[in-house]
Amino acid sequence: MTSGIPYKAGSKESDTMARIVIYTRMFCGFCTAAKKLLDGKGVEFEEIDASMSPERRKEMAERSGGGRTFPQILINDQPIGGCNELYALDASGELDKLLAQSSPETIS
Ligand SMILES: N[C@@H](CCC(=O)N[C@@H](CS)C(=O)NCC(=O)O)C(=O)O
Repeated sequence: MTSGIPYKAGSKESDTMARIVIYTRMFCGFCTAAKKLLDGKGVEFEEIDASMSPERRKEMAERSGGGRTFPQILINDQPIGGCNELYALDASGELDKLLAQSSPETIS
């Protein structure tokens, strides 16, 4: 999903959903692989395509703690890194725990 506002405040679902943001650029295989994993988890995420935007790239670096490669992924505003880190978190079982943590913003 690429919607900027994926959650419905106050809904039962929103209380158990993490807020996921993924910065991507066009023609990025790592971005595709990361989104595929998230899709497989059945979670909603906000995709920010920074291909054509130096401002978005700057924002990505700031929010991710200096990450300059694509993708950069944040879960509840916590930078988790790129595609490899996402897959590693999944393999260790930590990703499911992070995804199960609701975002403070989504609780009404
Ligand atoms: N280890 C990184 C590798 C990511 C990577 O190399 N991404 C490429 C695009 S697919 C990239 O950002 N290249 C530099 C650029 O596009 O500015 C990850 O797992 O996300």
